[in-house]
Amino acid sequence: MTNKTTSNKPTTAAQPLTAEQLKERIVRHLHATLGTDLNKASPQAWWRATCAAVNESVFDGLRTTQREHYEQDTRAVHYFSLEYLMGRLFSNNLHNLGLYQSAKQALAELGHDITELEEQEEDMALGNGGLGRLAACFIDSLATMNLPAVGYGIHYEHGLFQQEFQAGRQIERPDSWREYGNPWEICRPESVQEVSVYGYVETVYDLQGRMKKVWHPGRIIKGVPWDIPVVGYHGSSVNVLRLWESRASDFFNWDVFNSGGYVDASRENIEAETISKVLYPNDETEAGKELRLIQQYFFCSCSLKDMIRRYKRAHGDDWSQFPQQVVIQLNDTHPAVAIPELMRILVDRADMVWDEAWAICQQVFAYTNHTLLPEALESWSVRMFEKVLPRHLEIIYEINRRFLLEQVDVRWPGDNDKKRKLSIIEEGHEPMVRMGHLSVVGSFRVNGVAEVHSKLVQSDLFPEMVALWPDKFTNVTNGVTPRRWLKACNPRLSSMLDRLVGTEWPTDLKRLSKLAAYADDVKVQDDFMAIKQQNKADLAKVINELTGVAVDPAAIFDIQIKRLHEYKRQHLNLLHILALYRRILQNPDYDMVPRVFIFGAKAAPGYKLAKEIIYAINKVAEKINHDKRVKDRIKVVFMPNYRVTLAEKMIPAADVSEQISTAGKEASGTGNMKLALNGAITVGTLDGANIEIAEEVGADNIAIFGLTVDEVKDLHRSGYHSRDYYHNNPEIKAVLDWLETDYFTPGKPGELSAIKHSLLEGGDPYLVLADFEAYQAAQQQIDGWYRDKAGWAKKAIMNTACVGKFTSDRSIQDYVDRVWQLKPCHVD
Ligand code: TH1
Repeated sequence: MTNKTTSNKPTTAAQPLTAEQLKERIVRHLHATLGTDLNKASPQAWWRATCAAVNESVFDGLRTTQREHYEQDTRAVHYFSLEYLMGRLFSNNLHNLGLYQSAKQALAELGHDITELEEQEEDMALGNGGLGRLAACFIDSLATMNLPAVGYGIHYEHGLFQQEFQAGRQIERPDSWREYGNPWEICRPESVQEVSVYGYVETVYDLQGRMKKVWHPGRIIKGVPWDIPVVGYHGSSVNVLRLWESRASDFFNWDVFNSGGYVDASRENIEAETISKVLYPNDETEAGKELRLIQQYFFCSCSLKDMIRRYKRAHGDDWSQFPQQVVIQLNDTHPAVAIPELMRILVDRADMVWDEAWAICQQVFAYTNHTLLPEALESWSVRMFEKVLPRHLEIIYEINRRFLLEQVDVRWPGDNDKKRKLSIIEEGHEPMVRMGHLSVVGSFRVNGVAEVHSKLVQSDLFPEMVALWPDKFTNVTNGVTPRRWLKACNPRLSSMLDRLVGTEWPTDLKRLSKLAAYADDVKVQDDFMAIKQQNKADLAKVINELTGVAVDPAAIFDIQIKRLHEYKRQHLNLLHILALYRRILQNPDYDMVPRVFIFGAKAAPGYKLAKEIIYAINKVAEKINHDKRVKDRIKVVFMPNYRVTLAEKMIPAADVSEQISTAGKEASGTGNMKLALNGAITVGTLDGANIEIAEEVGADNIAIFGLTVDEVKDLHRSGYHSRDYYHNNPEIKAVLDWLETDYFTPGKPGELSAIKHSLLEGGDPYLVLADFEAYQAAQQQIDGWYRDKAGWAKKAIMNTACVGKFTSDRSIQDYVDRVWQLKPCHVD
């Protein structure tokens, strides 16, 4: 080790480290932390040594922030989410600390290319899609805006599965993101919590004759916290993401051990450790599995106890300040069991009277709804709930009894229909606990995630709740962090923006609007499109490495990246590709701008049709890409294992952004924002945040098509017959029939018939055929627009210039103003 050290000096953006200082740190960690040497260190060791060097600054910031929050006794938001889709943290942390350039230089001088070392990091994929990535963007904004915040979640051993294609079909492989340890996380054994499940409830009476409920748990599980520091942009706060890992409780095992049950004890260990083993891979479907309920309860209970421990350190047993100090944001209903858990802690443990406890709960919880899809609305069978959480079920019944009596019956006296509709318990053959209802009743605020979605939450999902509590409901349109989704992933465009609008845009994204003044400037247009071209060339290399398909960066790069779901309509995109292909075969001179259709999507492992759609796209791609007659006018590529890291490579290279969900189904979307921010033109329906993107960029700079929310409702009401479209539109008929032949699957006719079947016999629930012609017209419009080079450049520039609204900093400010009432705490 060298004796020249800088490690004890706190580092902030005000005094960034030099490359020389970073070099010293990296080499020191190569020796002292990795136990290796300059000349024999692997790229992995270099990466780890650099992470350790960066962590010296991260931990400085973490300590300072925590001290400041403690001394100021700040009110803080506690974000409860089952998912955090963080991706990689290396370049993100370097950028946010203002160290990226120094690190790049330091590594170069040590003989390493920083972008190659970045590839050493596994994605931290503790989420499925938009909901998990939103949580990650939000905690970045919270730290950047110096807002006291803790993210709480589960430390899954296995994140979202890794996807491979075998003969065109999706295969899932386990994701082991921390197999060899993760440099960004810190275990905190001093903050372990214990959580109970199962067992039974006993009613006892104390000396004053007061009734008390005593829960005798069947099992106790230990929750071990892992902290991931969340670094704000440019030396602001460092908050934490605290993720709980389940372990067998020491306490519980002693008994079994002492009675000689060594093997039984280790089986119990395995069961306890199962809880945080794996992320459920379903996006927007609810399977009602016991382990999922236990996961939800486990992390909510650990987190509440952790918060209460911290609160008590400052306030002792005086609960009166609790609602002033604490707000909990429920990321969808997944953590809604936190509501009865806080009631249990207050009533059973702290001996508070019900009304007082309930008043606290109702001041503390706020709920974000992310979907209207019926299959995603969580409900648990009363039977299972009682088995896993017997005391919580009783509490939910009591919450419900009082709600129906004191709210519903007062508002609609004697109206049993209203009671049935509003009850937290859905009666029926198998009674169910409705987590959405519980969340609304237990929260002081409920928000949707885009204007149109929030309206639908109020009009279609909870109209009676709105009648009871009109002020409870609000909107917060989603956003994305421009640090990751522009600054870090698109360095070329970022430098250009720095020159044209100044360097403040990463924390003040509305400044991008200054770019609009240059939209007609030929030099700016050329530069902007040259950058797009270079990004496309980079992506073309990645495509070739991953799929073996050679694509021309001069073609339109048309990108659809999101989870695979019928409502997102990847199959609409596919039908359009088939129609184009057919036109080319029928007319060898068919005139179209060459286009590369690029997909990225994982299907839930149990979602049959979604997997069939992936297979169909892969088989069609194979055929088209090898067909000489196409003369490269169409290429189709399905990128395997779509994830945050791939998104970062694809988004800067997109010309066209596919946002084609059935109107009313996509609550918001956030990929739409990232793509527009990087200068892609949206082909989209009037759904979710697309509507607000269209408002911002203007009708000339977006290709909107298809049925509106109201038209979708009318069509369903009046009776939708997808067969009419099949019979009346020869092109639709031809491409659907084509899929049934063995043209794309030689010797195996019928292999791709699932799509046609769902659209005809299945009734086409997402109106693919109804929107087909309008979609084709929008794509034709894109083709026309692209032929006008200057016109296209202007549209692309206007997209980047006009989407400042969609920074997650604005979303967080909306939460602060409309929900959290939180003040920033500036950290030196
Ligand atoms: C998504 C929504 O589909 C998307 O429109 C929105 O932009 C995003 O959330 C962030 O608000 C959802 N993801 C999930 C995942 C699960 C359950 C419900 C939803 S809604 C598991």
